[in-house]
Amino acid sequence: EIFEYAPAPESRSVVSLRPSYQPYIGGELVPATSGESLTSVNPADEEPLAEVAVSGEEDVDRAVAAARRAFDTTWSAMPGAERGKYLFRIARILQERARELAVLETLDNGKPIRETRDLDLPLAAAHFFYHAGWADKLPHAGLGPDPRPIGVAAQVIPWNFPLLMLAWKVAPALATGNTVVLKPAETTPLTAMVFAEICQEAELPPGVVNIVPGAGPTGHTLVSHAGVDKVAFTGSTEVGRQIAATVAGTHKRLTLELGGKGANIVYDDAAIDQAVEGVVAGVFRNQGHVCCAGSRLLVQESVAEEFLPRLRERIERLRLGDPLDKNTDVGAINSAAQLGRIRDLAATGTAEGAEAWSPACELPERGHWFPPTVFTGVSQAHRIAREEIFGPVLSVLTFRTPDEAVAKANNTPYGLSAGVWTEKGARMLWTAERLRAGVVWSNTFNKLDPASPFGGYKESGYGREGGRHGLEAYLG
Ligand code: TXE
Repeated sequence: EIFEYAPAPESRSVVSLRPSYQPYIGGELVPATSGESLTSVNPADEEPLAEVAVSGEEDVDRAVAAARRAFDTTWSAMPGAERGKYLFRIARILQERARELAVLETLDNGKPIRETRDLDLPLAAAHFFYHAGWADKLPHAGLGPDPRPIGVAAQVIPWNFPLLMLAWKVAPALATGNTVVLKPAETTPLTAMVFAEICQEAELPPGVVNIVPGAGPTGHTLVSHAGVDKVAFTGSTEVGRQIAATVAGTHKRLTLELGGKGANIVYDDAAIDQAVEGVVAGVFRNQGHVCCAGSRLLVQESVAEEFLPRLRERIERLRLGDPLDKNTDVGAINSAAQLGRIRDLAATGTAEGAEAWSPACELPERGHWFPPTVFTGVSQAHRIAREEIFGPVLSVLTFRTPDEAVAKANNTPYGLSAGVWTEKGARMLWTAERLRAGVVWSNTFNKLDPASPFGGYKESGYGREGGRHGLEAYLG
């Protein structure tokens, strides 16, 4: 069969970017006192998109003060039903502006428009709707006799789901009556800057949400600020450790959502086509820049010979290229730094004796790209079996018995996610009970829902986001 490929690019013109963006403090976009800025760049063609101010110490200080004022004077004492109205409004504006935000996210991050359109935006809006619903029910939700907000929340987020991670952090904080100072990631600040406009459009009281763009040093200034009562971080395990050390011995409450090395366990009785789809989406969606990615495939030896060729066939049909093209499955790597990390770690795979396979695919000349890659002949000692690659790279291991599958899946310093593929309910439950992972998906992968708690064991961090558990992280 021959398919004609017809490009279907989404229109860039739905986004109108300002040439520069400033911190959002006390309800206004105010010039940063640092005088420094970062350039946000489209990773698919390396063209600059906009200048974004770097928030310095004084800016962070003003943002924390604004958040404190809003907490004390309006937000924390506002009846839950009133707070909920603002969250509903934000959710509706996210829906109304979904197309513009999806295109902007794709430009800034490099992920395919199909994902920003069908996942990031709908999930971000759903997160606000879900938490809007909680705002007036907190006193009756069995979350303690008198659940109270903690105060000013410092939130530092990564670049892999910029707007969705913002929603995961901001919605529960606001629903529970906390105020927020948020620092977006340095390579993807733009949807957060548009979110500042959305807060204005929703007439959110000034200071309830403040946004201080910048890089690591801005994040450090924010989480170490004495006026902060709660710190929520999503990012690398290394920075998570630094933040835990900074916060240790203070009054601050901390939740960390860090790296992962998720295993997808495919038993010999699994529905093969479904499992192939799940394994492919589990590691190649968002170019593998997913903390809960299924970056290890554990396939039962008796079915490996049938499974692996079908997996390769499916990967050969993935389309890599222009992230704005609605046909694209695999977009650009978010930054040159991340591409370097992926290349270095993938190189250890070959050096340590594993065998790499990639489909024949042409990488665009400009931008940051890495082809979908599958490593076979991987042993548990290999770095590619142990370390988070955070790229489109799958490490394949095999197992004979359920015990062996569980032992291998758990043989990682992380514990964020896992998937189990079997048609036998008892085997599913037996396996899930033994996996040391915060999320276990059965016959699916990477399904996210605002009502489900999400978080890790071991070096994947602590605390949960989403559902009732996520609210507890914001109540004193
Ligand atoms: O993360 P960083 P990077 C993993 C993934 C990736 C690796 C490195 O394996 O390859 O981390 O990515 C802010 N104090 N994950 O370097 O540095 C930073 O500005 C306070 C997994 O991009 O952790 C950004 O806003 N904040 C992960 C955020 O932390 C600091 C998602 C994350 O960046 C800081 C991202 C400091 N000292 C990467 N230093 C996941 N769990 O999904 C940096 N930051």
